[in-house]
Amino acid sequence: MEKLVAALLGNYKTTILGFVTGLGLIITELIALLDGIETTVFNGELFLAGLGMITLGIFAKDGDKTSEDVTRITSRIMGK
Ligand SMILES: [Ca+2]
Repeated sequence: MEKLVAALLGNYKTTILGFVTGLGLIITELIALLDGIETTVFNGELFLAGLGMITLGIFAKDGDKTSEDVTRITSRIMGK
């Protein structure tokens, strides 16, 4: 749990960027899948790339933070 909080919030910049980038891909592909228009085709590779971007964003460390920074931020969030 603490590791997930550290990954999500201790490095919030990469988390936000990953979500923005990944959701853009995922939503675009879901629209293509569900819009009922034959010329727009669902692309599974892009859909998975979107999921990958979100996962990467969650677990990537912000460039301006040390491991100690993340530990301190996580402890504050978790109230320890
Ligand atoms: Ca379509």
